[in-house]
Order: sequence, then C-alpha cells, then structure tokens
Amino acid sequence: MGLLSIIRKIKRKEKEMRILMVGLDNSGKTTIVLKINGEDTSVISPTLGFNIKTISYQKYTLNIWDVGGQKTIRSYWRNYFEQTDGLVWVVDSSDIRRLNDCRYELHNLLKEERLSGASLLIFANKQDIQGALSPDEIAKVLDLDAMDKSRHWRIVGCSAFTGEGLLEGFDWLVQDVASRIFMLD
Ligand code: G3D
Repeated sequence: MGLLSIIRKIKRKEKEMRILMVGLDNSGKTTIVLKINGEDTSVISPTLGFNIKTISYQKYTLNIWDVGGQKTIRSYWRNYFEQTDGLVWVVDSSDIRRLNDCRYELHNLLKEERLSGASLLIFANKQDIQGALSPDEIAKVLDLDAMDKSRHWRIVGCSAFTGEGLLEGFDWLVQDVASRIFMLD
C-alpha cells in the first residue's frame, strides 16, 4: 500500500481535514475562524504567527491553520503546506488598493506543488462594508479564470461580522474535500 493510500485510510477513519486559511493581513481570517466556531469576535489582535483551531463541523473534524498574512511573514506560509486538504483564501473586498497585491500572492501560492490537490475556497469578505466589490468583481480582479482547470474552486461573498456566507462557503469546501479524501465512504 502506498503512502498516499495509508494517509487516506487514516484520515478516512478519523474524518479529519486540514484547512489552511491564508490571505493578506487584515482580510478577516481570524474573525472568520472565530465566527464559524461561535466565539466572540469583538476583540481581535493581528495574527503574528499562526493559530490552530480544531472544530467539529458536520460529521468532520476540521484542523484549521490560520496563518498571519503580513508581508514579512508570507515567505513562511510554505511551512504550513504539508497535507493541506482545503485552502481558504480570504479577501478584504473593501481594500481595493491592495487587490493587485492580493492577486499576486494568490497566484504565487497556487504554484506550490504541495497545494496542487487542495480545494480552494475564496471568501470575498467584508461584504457589509459599503463600496466593497462583489464576488464577481473580485473574481475578475483576481483573474480566477486563469487558474489551472483541474483546480476545484469557488468564490463566496461573506461577512465575518454578520456571518453571512460563511456556512455556504465552508459547506462547499468540506463537501468538496470529503468527496476526494473520504471517497470510499
Ligand atoms: P486577519 O486575521 O486576516 O489579519 P482579522 O484579519 O480577523 O484580524 O481582521 C482584521 C480587521 O478586519 C479587524 O478589525 C476585524 O474586526 C475586521 N473584519 C474582519 N471581518 C470583517 C467583516 O466581515 N466586516 C467588517 N466590517 N470588518 C471585518 P480591527 O478593527 O480589529 O483591526
């Protein structure tokens, strides 16, 4: 039995998924993780290193890695790529000034071999802010159609403040990952 099959088998038994949250700093990654886990989102400090949260979601256990997005620490993202099943790329849809930077970092990340099989959920966050770009507009600016055709991806508008869109996004991600790694269920 190959290593991949063994990993699949173990994961299948435990129903665990590893989810990596990434995006530019201030996009709302930590707030999303807190909100989805039903925690207080009123006081949030910037993620300087990383946070790991294990949450139960549907019948699965999600190990969510929330990695800081400041420019100086983006080069360390690669330390967290191993065995990632799902990627969540969070965009501050109101921060139009930094969308070019956001597109560059996303496409750069997707070149990574170890992430090639990961399902990709893009959260167009902060939809509650007036002037925020819609998910369709974000998809255009980020040039999402240029991604590798084999990539499973979806963009969902959300607000970590109101919670709108979060379940829709995570439901899709978890189902997409499950259909690949728990395929014998
Ligand atoms: P990060 O983990 O990606 O760095 P944070 O981002 O979760 O720390 O959020 C950065 C700031 O954006 C926080 O504000 C947070 O409250 C705010 N934020 C996150 N999501 C939303 C959203 O959906 N809508 C709005 N309006 N704000 C959001 P502060 O003021 O603490 O810097």
